[in-house]
Formats: sequence, structure tokens, C-alpha cells
Amino acid sequence: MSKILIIGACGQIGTELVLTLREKFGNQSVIAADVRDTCPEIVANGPYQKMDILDREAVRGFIIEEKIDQVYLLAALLSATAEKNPAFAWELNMEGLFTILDLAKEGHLKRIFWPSSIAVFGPATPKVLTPQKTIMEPSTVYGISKLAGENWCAYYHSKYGVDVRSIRYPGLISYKSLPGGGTTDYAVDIFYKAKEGKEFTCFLSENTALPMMFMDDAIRATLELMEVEESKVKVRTAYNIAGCSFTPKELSDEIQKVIPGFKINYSPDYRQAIADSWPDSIDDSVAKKDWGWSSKVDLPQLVAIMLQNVTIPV
Ligand code: NAD
Ligand code: AKB
Repeated sequence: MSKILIIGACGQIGTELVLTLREKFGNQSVIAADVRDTCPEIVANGPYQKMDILDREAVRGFIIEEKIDQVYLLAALLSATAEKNPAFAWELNMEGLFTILDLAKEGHLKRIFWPSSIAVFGPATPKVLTPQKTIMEPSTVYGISKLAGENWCAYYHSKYGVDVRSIRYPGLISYKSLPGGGTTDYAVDIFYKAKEGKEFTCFLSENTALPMMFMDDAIRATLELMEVEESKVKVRTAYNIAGCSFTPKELSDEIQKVIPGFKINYSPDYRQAIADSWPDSIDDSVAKKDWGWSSKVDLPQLVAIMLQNVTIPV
């Protein structure tokens, strides 16, 4: 039985990943860790460890002492926040990865999951159905850190046999916890305004298409990739996966089918340039071929689920 540690467990993905892994492996086998003093209530059904991924010795001590054998390393600064503090974003997004890769290289960990992002692509990348292998050249510090991280993962795999697996997540949409500092966050925020009967001001322009995915699909992809036999994992940088792509206008049109009075206006800010540098849509045929990946939730389903489940904080 594996002992699993999720670092960055209190964030948008971690909250749901912890719950899914605990359901599968039992509460006591899955330790949630985060730099926060307390975790959201939703994560309080099992062990929690306050942990700063930048404290290399403390992280090493904990993993070795607790005999952890799998780590999901989620702690990072996302695209919009990273642009405001590039030096710290680089430090946070890279240093933690080396700590975990080194533990695996020394034989303390059997398997690692480290997420990449569609942010690895840049303005010179083909925008429509962006292939697995193509021109990258990211223009954000976040994208640069993810692309460097992908290449370090591939290096540790080829040089030291480290079993590290990764996915280039699109913008993730969920209702159990809020997103933290990304360019795709508008596609979550919009549902809260719609549910409250308020007008939504979008920080991207109406025709900005971006790759997106409902969280259940992303969690399922993560578990499928982590569980597939090693020989099937042929890409050791990170796999493209696709859910549904849409613009703010297409998303608001879909919301208006359910809430006819819903209104959106547009006031693009610095995040527009980030979004403009990313793909419109993603080709995930390699993930389909290698480990049988397939998304399930399309735009109408995503809107229906979000509008049913988003709850306005009191
Ligand atoms: P998030 O910002 O919601 O959560 C990150 C968590 O990391 C937070 O709970 C934060 O407290 C924690 N953290 C920050 N600094 C830490 C430190 N020093 N030590 C320990 N924990 C620390 O992010 P998320 O959306 O859950 O994303 C998780 C990972 O997935 C990131 O690597 C991100 O780049 C990647 N990703 C996310 C998306 C998305 O749409 N959410 C898309 C692509 C890739
Ligand atoms: C962001 O917008 O920064 C993230 C991502 C796509 O990596 N959601």
C-alpha cells in the first residue's frame, strides 16, 4: 500500500485530489500538506501537515521519516500572480521540484506527479489544436518555469530512472474550492456572479479562446496517468490533455441559456497578454494513444454542473 503526500493540498486542485485519493486509498494513507496554517474543512477528514516546500531539509526529513513513497507536488505560483513577482515565482516553482526529484533519485520515492500547464506554449506556437510536440517559447515567467520543470522531469527520468509523470493542464473549472491567481480564473468567477444575479466584468476580451477543463476530468486524468503501467508512459516531459475550449462570450451565452438575464461586460487587463500567448485549443491524441485518455465533460455539461453546485459564501 502506497503512502501518499500531496504538497499544495489546500489549493484548487489539491482540495479535490486529496478527497479522491482518500476515497480510493483510505484517509490515513493520504497526507495533505500545505504552507497554510489550516486547511479548508473539506480536507480535514485525514492527516494534515503544515509544510513549506522551500524548507528543503524539513520536507526531506518528513518524507523519509514518514516513509512516503508517492508525492503530488502542486505548490506553485500561477500565471497572473507569477508575473507580479517573477523572482519568487521562479524560486517556488523550481526549488520544490528539485527537492522532490532528488528524493526520488536517492530511492526514497517510487513515483511523483508534478503538473505542467498549457502555459508552456507561447505566441509562436500553433494556436489551434496545439500538438504535443511543437514550438514552445513561453512568454510568461510561469510558462518558463513549467517548461524548465518539464525538461528537468525528463532529465531525471532518463539519467536516474525517476518515475515522474506530468500533464499540461488547461484552465481548470471547479466549485469545491476557488482558483488562485491564474489567467483562466474568470471562467470560475463568472459562475459566482451569475448565481448571485449580478453582472460580471471579465478581465479578458470577449473572443479570447482558451483550453479549459472541468475538475473531475482533470482529477481522473491525473489518477489514470499515475496508475498506468510504466512502459505506457512514453512522454516524460508532460502530456497535452484537452477538455473543451471556449471564449468568454461563448461561456456567457451558455450561462444565459439557463439564466436569461445574466449580463457580462469586458474590461481586459494585463492578463489579456498572457491569454493571447496561449493556445486556443489542444491536440491530446498522444495521451489518448499512450494511456487511453478521453475527456467527458463538454461546455453545456460544465455550465449545468457549475450553476447547480456553486454556493455563494455567506
Ligand atoms: P492553487 O494556487 O489553488 O494552490 C496552490 C497551493 O500551494 C495553495 O494551497 C498554497 O497555499 C500552496 N503553497 C504555496 N506556496 C507553498 C509552499 N511554499 N509550500 C507548500 N505549499 C505552498 O493552485 P492550483 O490551481 O491548485 O494548482 C496546483 C498546480 O497545478 C500548480 O502547479 C499549477 O501550476 C498547476 N496547474 C493548475 C491549473 C489550474 O487551472 N488550476 C492549470 C494548469 C496547471
Ligand atoms: C493559469 O491560468 O495560470 C492556470 C493555468 C492554465 O496554468 N489556470
